[in-house]
Amino acid sequence: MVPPVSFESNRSSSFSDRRLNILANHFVTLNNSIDSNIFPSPTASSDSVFAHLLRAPEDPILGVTVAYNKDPSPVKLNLGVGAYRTEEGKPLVLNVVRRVEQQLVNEASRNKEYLPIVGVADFNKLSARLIFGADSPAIQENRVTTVQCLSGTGSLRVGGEFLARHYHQRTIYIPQPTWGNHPKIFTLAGLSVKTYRYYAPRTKGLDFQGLLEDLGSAPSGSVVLLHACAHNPTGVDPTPEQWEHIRQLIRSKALLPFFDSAYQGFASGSLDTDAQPVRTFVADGGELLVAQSYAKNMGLYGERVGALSIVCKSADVASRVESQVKLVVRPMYSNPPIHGASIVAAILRDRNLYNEWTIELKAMADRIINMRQKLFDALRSRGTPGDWSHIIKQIGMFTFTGLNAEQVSFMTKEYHIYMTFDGRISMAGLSSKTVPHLADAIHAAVTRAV
Ligand code: PGU
Repeated sequence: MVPPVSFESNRSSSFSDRRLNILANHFVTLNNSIDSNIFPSPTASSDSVFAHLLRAPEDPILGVTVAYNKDPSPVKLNLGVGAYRTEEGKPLVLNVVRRVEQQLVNEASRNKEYLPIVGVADFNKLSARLIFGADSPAIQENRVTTVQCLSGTGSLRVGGEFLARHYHQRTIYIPQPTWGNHPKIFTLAGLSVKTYRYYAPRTKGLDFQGLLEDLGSAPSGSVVLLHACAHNPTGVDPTPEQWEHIRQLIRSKALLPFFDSAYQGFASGSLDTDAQPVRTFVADGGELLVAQSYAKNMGLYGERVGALSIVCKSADVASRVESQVKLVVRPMYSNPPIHGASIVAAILRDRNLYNEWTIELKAMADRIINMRQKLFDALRSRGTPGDWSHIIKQIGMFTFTGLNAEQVSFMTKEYHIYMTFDGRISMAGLSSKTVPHLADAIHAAVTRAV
């Protein structure tokens, strides 16, 4: 066995040294698991130089779609990935997006030149206004730098790597549970990941006491990852009063908030209401980071459009921060793609298009809320044992059902319903037609003798 390299003992080493250590640890883990020499050389010239590779497991979320696609059943249902579907079960391109795309195609002056490292300038300005509010003092005082990144994931990764290079505390606290990609993103960015309590399985609600205790005992200066709204996977958000407690604790301990805003507009149906927690942290004058995604709220999943904003204490610091973020981006992917950001900028720039977007967004959020009620009613009418009120209490795209991995397996095998093993279902993947099938499956999973 090769001993893992100690990350903790390397506190004072350079960023690239620490990154190498982390990668070495990943490699050591893999290597120990296959119990062979590092990079065995091929014995014959016909052997592949990659012959030693193990097949990696599918991703716990995106792999659900892979399994779903292979299933020939006509009743199959994909409730794994958080992607909006219509009542007909089809992916949705918003009308406003289609219209803007037509306009962009017809604009003769448009070209395909490289963007600057920070992306489309107008997109960045308007994205900051969307999350912080048009009248935000931080924007007016030029204390915010916003950089277009590759959707939410890319924004988190760039932000994480910027912090690993330039911030004095390299520990980030993420909620337990959280979106499965968070720990991987931040570890590979060069941060050390720890968790804080968030969800209480017994109440299927927020473990507020646990959260306060864990953040209260985090070392001063630690980074804290917060879901801006519609927490994934639990669908449980703090109340405004609880947010205020969290804000005071974070500021009093000089922790650094890093918001992940992947669902603005999807929780309440209102872009402003969903941005409120972030805005209260900006209003107190403190510093923070926000990763924004337009995957869900504009349905631009595959266009990979998002933004990283860093709110600083002064315009001078913000501009120096931006210069350093550019050094993170340049060797990673050089500069971001044009198309998605041009669509977003066109919609955010024009009052009519913006209004049209908010109506379509609200319709998506309302359909999800409607599905919650329908599923709850269907389980009640079947007399399914248990209190299912969390289905209507939880917020956003997902319901954290409380079903265990064994029950999920049963539902997949017997009912062709695909979901993640933690019991999360994407309510956006349900329709009036498929609710009865899901309710039958849940009922059978909960009542069957094992
Ligand atoms: N942050 C959170 C909390 C998310 O749920 C997601 C997407 C992202 C960031 C990243 O989204 P981008 O597409 O990079 O903007 N989570 C979805 C989508 C599938 C996935 O895992 O990427 C999900 O089903 O959890």
